[in-house]
Amino acid sequence: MTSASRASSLTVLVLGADGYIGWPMTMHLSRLGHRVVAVDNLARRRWDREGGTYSLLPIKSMPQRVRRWQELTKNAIEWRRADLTDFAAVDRLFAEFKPAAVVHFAEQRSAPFSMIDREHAVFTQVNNVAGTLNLLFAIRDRVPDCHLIKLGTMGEYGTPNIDIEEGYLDIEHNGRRDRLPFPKVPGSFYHLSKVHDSANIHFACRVWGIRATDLNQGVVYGVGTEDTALHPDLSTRFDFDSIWGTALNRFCVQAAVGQPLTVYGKGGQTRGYLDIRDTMACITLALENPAERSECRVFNQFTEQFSINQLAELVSLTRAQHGLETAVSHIPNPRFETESHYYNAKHQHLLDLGLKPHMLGDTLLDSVIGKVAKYAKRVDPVLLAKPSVTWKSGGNEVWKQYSAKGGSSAIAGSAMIRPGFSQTRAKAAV
Ligand code: NAD
Ligand code: USQ
Repeated sequence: MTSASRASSLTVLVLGADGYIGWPMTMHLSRLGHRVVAVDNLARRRWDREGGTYSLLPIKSMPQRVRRWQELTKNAIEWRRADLTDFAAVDRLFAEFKPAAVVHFAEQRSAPFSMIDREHAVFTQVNNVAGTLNLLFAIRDRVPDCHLIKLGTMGEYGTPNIDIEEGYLDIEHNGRRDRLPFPKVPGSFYHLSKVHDSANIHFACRVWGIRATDLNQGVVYGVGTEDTALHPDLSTRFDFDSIWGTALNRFCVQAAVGQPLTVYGKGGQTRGYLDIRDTMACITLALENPAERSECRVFNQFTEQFSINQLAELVSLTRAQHGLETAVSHIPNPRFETESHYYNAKHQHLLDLGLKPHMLGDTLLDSVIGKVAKYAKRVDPVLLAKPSVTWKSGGNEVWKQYSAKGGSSAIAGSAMIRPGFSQTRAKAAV
């Protein structure tokens, strides 16, 4: 049975639709026949300008992408620019569209960005936590039956020395038993914002009867999906710098341009990973199999776990098959994290719903490296090699050098970091 045949057409708000995952998700749901409303405040493009970072693959503006998609596929996407921290804007969206489901990607999602300084930590938590709270109130008051599909992160759990369950832990303490949210020891102010979101969503489900799926997603890799491949104008962003680029994507770019792979510290840090195409499948499965009213369902959304050393070895082996040598460099770890630890996270719920994972192998790595190699001339070797934020002291010389190029801070005018001021909504020129 195809996805399209299992679910009738739903009105879905995709929040954070201009992002790495949000844009392919918007197209995916549109192709499946859903009425898709794509929402973003374009903040990521501002944060890039602030920090002197950019997508390796050139990306079009939202209106251009939407036009190209409609022209090629005859499927509509409705584009709305809105900031989730602006409750009036959120409320208008819910009043206008009465969505059956909301897929919520729209957060500041970089751990290093949240560790630059006080302003970036406060901004991250207010942007993420207040945005999600606004959504919960809009759902309660406008569309109580709406299914909230929220992107959380595996990093909420940290790296405990016990197996990680999917959201909840059956626990016996002093002779009494209970089922409680799994303990969380996250590793950055960003990851903490997701923990706060999860607690707020869990509370709203219990008290207001909201239905929610909290997807604790692992690190995503890959350069696109079948939809982004239709035309260069449909490319999604691909980050390679140390603030926005994630481990395996960065390693693919480093291999493509012949730079050493930057393993932080000992490299035993183990995380869950998934192909961006599996992200599409997981979210579609959650959409088509909604949570019950009052249920706060938690899925661990990843397909395989790897240590950083294992990822570096896989990339090196893939290159060796073409006779190419890849250096691996263990550089001082800019983060505060355990570099050698036990890690065993459950991830059964999405498999039970029918997920058929794409496993990481030579072919996939070859195709990602091959694709990014075409854009090798756009790579800034300093952004690729040098971490610009450390957990102990924040933005370093590299951050200062590149953010000076970017001009004024994209968050400096925000009321969110200066209580008492009304919010300035920066106008991005995209
Ligand atoms: P991204 O930065 O590429 O996209 C996020 C989008 O949200 C951006 O376009 C940004 O402009 C928008 N946004 C941020 N704050 C907003 C606000 N207040 N109002 C409206 N729009 C806002 O991030 P991504 O990699 O696509 O990640 C999407 C989601 O998935 C995030 O919530 C992230 O935490 C989560 N996630 C990502 C990964 C990963 O490896 N990329 C892994 C696990 C979880
Ligand atoms: N790492 C390296 N070398 C690098 C980059 C990273 O060794 O060049 C290490 C980091 O120290 C860390 C691990 O790789 O131990 C993962 O780092 P990352 O930058 O790939 O991912 P992270 O900061 O955890 O954040 C990313 C996304 C975030 C998402 C998270 C999923 O940016 O939005 O929530 O992955 S998870 O890691 O499961 O929490």
